[in-house]
Amino acid sequence: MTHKIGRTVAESQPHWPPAPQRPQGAPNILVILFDDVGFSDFGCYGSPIATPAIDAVAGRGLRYTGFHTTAMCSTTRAALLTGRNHHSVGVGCLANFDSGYPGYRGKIAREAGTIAEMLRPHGYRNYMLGKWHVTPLTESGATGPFDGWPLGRGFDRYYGFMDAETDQYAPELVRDNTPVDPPVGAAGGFAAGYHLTADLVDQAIRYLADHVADNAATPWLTWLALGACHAPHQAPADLIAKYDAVFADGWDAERERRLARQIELGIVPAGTRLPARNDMVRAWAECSDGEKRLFTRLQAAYAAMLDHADQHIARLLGFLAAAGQLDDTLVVIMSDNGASQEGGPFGMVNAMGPYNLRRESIEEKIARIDDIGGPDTHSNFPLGWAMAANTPLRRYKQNTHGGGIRDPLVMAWSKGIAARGELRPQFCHASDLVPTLLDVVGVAPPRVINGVKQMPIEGTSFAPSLANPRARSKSKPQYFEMFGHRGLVQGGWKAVSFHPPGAPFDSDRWELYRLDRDFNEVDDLAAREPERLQAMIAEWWRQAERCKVLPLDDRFAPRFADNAKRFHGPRNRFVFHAGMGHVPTDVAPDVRNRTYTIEAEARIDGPATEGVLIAHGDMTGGYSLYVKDGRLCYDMNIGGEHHLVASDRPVPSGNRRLGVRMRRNQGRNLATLLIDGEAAGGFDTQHGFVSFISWSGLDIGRDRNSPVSHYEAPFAFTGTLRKVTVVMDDDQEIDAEKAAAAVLARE
Ligand SMILES: [Ca+2]
Repeated sequence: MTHKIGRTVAESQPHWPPAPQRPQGAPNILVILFDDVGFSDFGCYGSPIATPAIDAVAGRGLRYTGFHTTAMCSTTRAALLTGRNHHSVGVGCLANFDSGYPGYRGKIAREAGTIAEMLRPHGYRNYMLGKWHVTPLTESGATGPFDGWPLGRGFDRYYGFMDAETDQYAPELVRDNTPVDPPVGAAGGFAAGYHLTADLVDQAIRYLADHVADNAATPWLTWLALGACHAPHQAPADLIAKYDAVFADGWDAERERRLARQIELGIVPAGTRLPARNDMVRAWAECSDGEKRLFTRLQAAYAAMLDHADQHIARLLGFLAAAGQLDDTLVVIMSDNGASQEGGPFGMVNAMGPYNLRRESIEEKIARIDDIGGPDTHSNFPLGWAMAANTPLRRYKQNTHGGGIRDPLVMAWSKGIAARGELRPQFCHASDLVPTLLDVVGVAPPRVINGVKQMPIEGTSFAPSLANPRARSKSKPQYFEMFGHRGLVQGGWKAVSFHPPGAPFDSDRWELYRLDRDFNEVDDLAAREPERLQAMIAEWWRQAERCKVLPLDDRFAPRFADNAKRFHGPRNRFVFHAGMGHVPTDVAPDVRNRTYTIEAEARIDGPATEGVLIAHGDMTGGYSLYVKDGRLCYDMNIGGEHHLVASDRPVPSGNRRLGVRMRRNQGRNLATLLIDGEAAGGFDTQHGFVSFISWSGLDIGRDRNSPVSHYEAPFAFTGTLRKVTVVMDDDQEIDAEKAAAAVLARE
């Protein structure tokens, strides 16, 4: 029955199409996705880090011990959101580049709808908070395109960050499709107690409080992707201090304690042995006393960041309980990949320096020990602690051994999951989450979304294991691939190969493990079962072809360099007019390793006129051109080392052209300040932006949040700024290898 329309209302019959309805008994869904948290790091998986809120969710639900991811950020997110393999949907590697092959576009194909797009026809309202990182960063600017942003992929509201990471005290935030300042502005962010995790939870509570106020009967999906515990490891100082004593005896002792606890909890089978330390990890006993203090503090910052996140998760869950929503909500808590090796053997206090070839000596790191976790640091822990985080697994994030791809997964739903505090050993994969959620909701995936025919769901629902501890793991083979590292899990067996970057793929050595009896891949059966191994390798190639994994590609450097080159093309001139908003870093002028000129047109009202003309970056690195104490100043901040010059004469009043010419000459960088085109002082340094300017973007007329130079942000310009022009010469030399290392560390 539809409507009938006659000449008048009296002759007509109205009809109201039915609104989408919550499927019978379907829950709300809260996904809390951690970043770079290792297999053992939640308290309920064996660590001494305090995570009582997560442990409580586990206590009223399930912990999976065979959950697997894709070894990296963008890729796991693509699989989690779509229910397909990451290559199949076009995110075979990072969202930071498009390699020109279907499996490697850095953007989720429209044929692969997201869970938000799938639930929308069933009445769900979809809220996204935090890290997105499945849109090419070259599409993060003012002209998008926005079709790959959260609102373009089925979410109704969004508050978060687009890139791999962001500063927790001065984040690069987007609300819906627009960059915004964090609520506590300027340098007051850190001092005022601002932290991104707290802000994201505040916003999540706001979305849900709004939802309940407006229409509590409508189901919702809330996807909360924290910056924790990706680098930079930033957390309140008092929390960090608490963990010094916990980790003082080092990663070797810690790994043993965690394994014992895991066996006691049943997380790993009795009899599990620790593998040898990963390559390049020293015995704790061989580290100097200074190193021990430093490494302990770096680990304390990581632990505190997780502890801090747990406290805010408690707040969110407390809100849901108070709002009467918790019993009807399926809570899913997990990590996107194993703990990260990106801090290297010694860890980092401010990684921005080393990315630009400014060495951070062990003495400097130790001297800055009390800054770790604060607003002017970009810290990451050393390999030994990443190894302990992944206990008892081998290797790290980026690799396809367990340390890279085996992760915690906690699920609870008071009304729908009867189990309380039980374990589930089933093998499952990031791509299996969506079909599981669809099963729980009780709907099939749409065949067409927004007019686009959908590719099949590739994951397999593990919903049967929610009720049945002995449910079978999926029988379909599951492949893994990241930077040429490969793996295949099928029928309780795992074939895996580590790929040394640059080596021929055919020389990779494959290992074979009986995964269902050898939890952490210590007993290689390759020599004993060569036929099984060959069959699994052949299956790997079949899956690779089917899922767009090919061509195999281990290039770090050229992919990043090619992408930047293709995006910027021959463009060498940017004009920023007054009134412009924030420019994200990936679409700002690429002034790395090249000669450039910045010139602002401004009116100086008198000797008191001051403020920022243009700034790109934050306290950990970047550049700023500004007027202070009557002088024109340029600061090139390389990992906290300031190359700063003030003009040799005052800036005269009136309309002025105020600029800086930065010239590359035989590897050195020569700065010349320019007042109305006339030289007014400068500096000459070996340092410069080699591979990276900053995670923070660019503004004119102010320096938001976290100051690049020696002033209090935002240090807004008090004269009249008309425009700023950046012109770059054609002499750019990108050191591809170093550029890649930097960008990789961003993941
Ligand atoms: Ca990650």
